[in-house]
Amino acid sequence: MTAANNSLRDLPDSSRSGKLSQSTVIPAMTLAEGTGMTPNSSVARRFARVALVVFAMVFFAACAGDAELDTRTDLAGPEARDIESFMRILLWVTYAVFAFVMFISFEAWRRFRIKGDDYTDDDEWPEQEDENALIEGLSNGVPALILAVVAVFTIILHNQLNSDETNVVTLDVAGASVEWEPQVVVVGQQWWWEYQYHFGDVDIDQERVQTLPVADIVTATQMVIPVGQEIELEITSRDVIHSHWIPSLNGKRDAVPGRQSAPWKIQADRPGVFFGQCTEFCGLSHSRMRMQVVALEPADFQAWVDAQMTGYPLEGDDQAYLDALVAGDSPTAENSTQRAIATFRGKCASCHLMENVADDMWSQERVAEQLVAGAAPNLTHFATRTTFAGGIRNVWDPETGEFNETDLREWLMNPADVKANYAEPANDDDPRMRGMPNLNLTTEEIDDLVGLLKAAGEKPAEFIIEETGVE
Ligand code: HEC
Ligand SMILES: [Cu+2]
Repeated sequence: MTAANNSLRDLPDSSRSGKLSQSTVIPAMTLAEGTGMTPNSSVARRFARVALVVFAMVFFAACAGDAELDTRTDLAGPEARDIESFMRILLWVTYAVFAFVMFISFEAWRRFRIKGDDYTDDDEWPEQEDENALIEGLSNGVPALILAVVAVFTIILHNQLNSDETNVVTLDVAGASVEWEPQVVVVGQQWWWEYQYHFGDVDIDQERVQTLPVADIVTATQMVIPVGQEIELEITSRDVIHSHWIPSLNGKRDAVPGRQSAPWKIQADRPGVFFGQCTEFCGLSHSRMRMQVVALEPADFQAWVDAQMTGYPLEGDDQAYLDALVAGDSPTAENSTQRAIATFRGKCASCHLMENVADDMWSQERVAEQLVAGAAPNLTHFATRTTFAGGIRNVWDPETGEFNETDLREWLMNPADVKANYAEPANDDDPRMRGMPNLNLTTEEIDDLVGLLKAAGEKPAEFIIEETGVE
């Protein structure tokens, strides 16, 4: 009251007295009066303004009708539901606060307004009070109390979202039975997500991700989990801060370089595909850093593990050709696959791991020299995934079910055309880059490589292709 009072008093006299004082509150009136417009047209204007705002609100709200990142529908796990129920309670608290504040404001206006227009400057303001211990105490104490209660419940809920996992999944890994404490290492980098599955005895909490051994299974952009199991996520980053968020399954957790998050958990109670998006601004292609979680029934998950544990499938002559290359001979490539193997080893293996095609040439150190983050997607099982380049292009066309050669060709022609990056060395002293450079491949090289990538694993289930399909 006092502040408003002062600011009005400071205004020039003309605007303080009589009718004009309203114009300080409603600029539209000043405009109308200044231009000699009738009061009617200014009312029309105000109405038009309000109508525009309401229209914009309704219109833009409609845009989010089937938003894949909707936090309030399509909840598929206990963590997401806990967050949602808490949100619901919080919303009612905010409704109550809103209603109360509105009521107080209305009452102040109703009681203290000046009725009629027979008033003078002197009785324009009701008598002002300087202090009122009760009102001040309540107006500070009640909000503080509400916030404290909300804080306590927030902290309790937050701790529940962390994993204290005790569950074990028995898996068949390359012929041996493994007791897997479901854990996935999540690594963000500019601008895609990597998921690592370590079945061996790797103490992930103790070691930094940068120095972990190559995982048993490594995927990009797509995390596959068994339904009904609590999965512990170890979230970190190779370069800058990112944030991992799958709204249907849990809240978000930052991926901080050099740090391992407190284990976050997710659990899906039904098979399905759940989307996410990096939610911490991380530079140029932040918006093109998406991901999906695919939840599968235990048997389907086991089948997925089996497929991911096999190297790139090469047969007969092609395997012999590769063996000769590895042995240091220079055999002549006789078909497209063999040409692709040679090209891959020559132009791609410095960054990409492809087991049984070029793992002998790949080294973490060499990758780190070229890439700021020090990693590129593992391409051994490229065709078992459904999107690439941070989830912005389809590996398999959701309409036709065919391998999406068109987009892959475009990518190999010049990745920066598909997804903005900094795949040029920063300067002469620093050869490192972020993203995949234009390798100036010939049409034949691209055709061969598309064939190689198309055969990199089995086509995934139809429902995954349909649900993950991007437009
Ligand atoms: C200098 C390192 C580098 C080289 C060399 C390189 N790539 Fe890449 N590649 C990357 C990086 C980094 C990404 C991730 C880009 C992104 O999503 O932002 C990538 C992404 C890809 C993808 C998409 C993978 C996915 O799942 O999202 C394919 C396919 C690919 N590269 C194929 C190739 C092929 C084929 C070659 C050889 C002709 C090659 N790359 C050479 C660094 C490299
Ligand atoms: Cu990011």
